[in-house]
Amino acid sequence: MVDISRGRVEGLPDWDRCAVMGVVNVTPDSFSDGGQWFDTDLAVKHGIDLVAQGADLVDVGGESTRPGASRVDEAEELRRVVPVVRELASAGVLVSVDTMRASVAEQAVAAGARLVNDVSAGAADPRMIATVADAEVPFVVMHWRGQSRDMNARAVYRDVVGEVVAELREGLERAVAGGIAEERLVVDPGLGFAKHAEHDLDLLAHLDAVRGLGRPVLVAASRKRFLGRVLADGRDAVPPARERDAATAAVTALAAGDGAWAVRVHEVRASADAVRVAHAVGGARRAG
Ligand code: PMM
Repeated sequence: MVDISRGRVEGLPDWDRCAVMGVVNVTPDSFSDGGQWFDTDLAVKHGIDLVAQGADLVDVGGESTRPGASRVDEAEELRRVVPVVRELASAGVLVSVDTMRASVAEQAVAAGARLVNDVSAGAADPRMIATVADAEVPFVVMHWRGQSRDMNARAVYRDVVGEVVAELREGLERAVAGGIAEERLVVDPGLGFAKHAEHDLDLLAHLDAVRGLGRPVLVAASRKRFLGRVLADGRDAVPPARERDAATAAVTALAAGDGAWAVRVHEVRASADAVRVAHAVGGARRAG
């Protein structure tokens, strides 16, 4: 087997295996951990704990994007996110900021964030791409078809893999046309965003098509609905989000084996182990 190239992102370390991004949601209402880390000090402590558990970087967000969620206002998002970013960055943590607002991205970068993760890929805020271009930081282009309140209505595809790849290509082109260096871009299929379980599974089964875009791929399956559906195995009782961490680690092992650049997860330890096992098995396979 040929060595899987995960690609490299200008401005970030060159990990020799799939990286693990730990999630810190500073929100009262995220779907799996809303309210748990809503306090600044608790959020900072949680971020530091995630690094101790094996996170390579920590993604700080102040707005829930769960299906049906409504927007948080800008002042409140800034209040939630910026102090947590500042404290984690000054503690030496590699921080990414999960936001759809240019103002939040700008202030988070000023506070030490080194990656902007915008689930709308710049579509939600007309100033986002220029802001990231000026800041000269890496940017995640995720597949997105509109705000959370009605995104499930947009989960209509004839060929989910082909359409997601084509829409991601347009997102990459818009980012480059707006001045972000191609070498700083990451792509993400946006599991669960305007997608039903069968769409998420199809995308995971065809990660090679997403990798074919030529940029490093971030996979964010952690605790998502499609895992609940898989675990329910046809029964009505769907396990709640917090009971989906083992399933998340299984996706991590598969995605790492398929060349994902990074995974974004809530529970870090199991995924950190999974990427190391996937790396060791890949090495043994290449050695023949
Ligand atoms: N999913 C969520 C939030 N941020 N960022 C990226 N790049 N990709 C995702 O799929 C993604 C994301 C929603 O999950 P959360 O409420 O657990 O943070």
